[in-house]
Amino acid sequence: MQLLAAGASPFVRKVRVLLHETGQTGDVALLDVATTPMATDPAVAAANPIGKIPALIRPDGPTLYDSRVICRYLDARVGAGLYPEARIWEVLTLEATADGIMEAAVLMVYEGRARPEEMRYAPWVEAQWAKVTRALDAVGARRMGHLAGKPDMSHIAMGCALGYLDFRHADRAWRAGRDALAAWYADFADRPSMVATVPTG
Ligand code: 99T
Repeated sequence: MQLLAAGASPFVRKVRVLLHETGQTGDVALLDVATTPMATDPAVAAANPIGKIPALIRPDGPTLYDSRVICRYLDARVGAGLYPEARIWEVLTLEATADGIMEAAVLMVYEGRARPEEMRYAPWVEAQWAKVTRALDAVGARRMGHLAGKPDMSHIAMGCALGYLDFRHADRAWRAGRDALAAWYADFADRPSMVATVPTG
């Protein structure tokens, strides 16, 4: 299988961390691409009509896209148990929260990089950051018990979301006033799967 990927993408990182955690790195070759909303890589457009990465090209079936679909597929492929049935709705909601943090944080980056300077709108950027801070506070208030438990896909997604905030928005100091989440992340970021997939680019 081939994964259309980029070192900076937190969505791609979710898949890569899962591959490490479940012993599947040897089954998926990474194909690095450079794609943005204004310049979609042709290989990405061919794999995913939405023009986003990650996309997983499979020899024995249709290409899969969207990190949540790919992660669920790769988990099921080896029966890894990263989506435990007993707490599935909590896992999926926390994964969606982490993905929402990434989406808002990525849109902030695109506003600065993909738009001409005179068309950038600072209040819109701040509104995206407000989504991030609301989500971080909600996780800190309601999900720390879950994060303290056995790692599942929602832990991986939260780890990738927080890693992306450090990578692209370090100046926003997301840890301030969020000691418990910061302590959880310091521990999670030490996992070999996280160390092996630190963002680049
Ligand atoms: O929006 C585009 O056209 C291209 N953007 C992407 O492909 C980003 C790369 S992160 N991927 C997604 O937005 C995927 C979201 C989807 N719901 C999923 O797979 O979960 C690039 C980050 C950076 O360069 O800083």
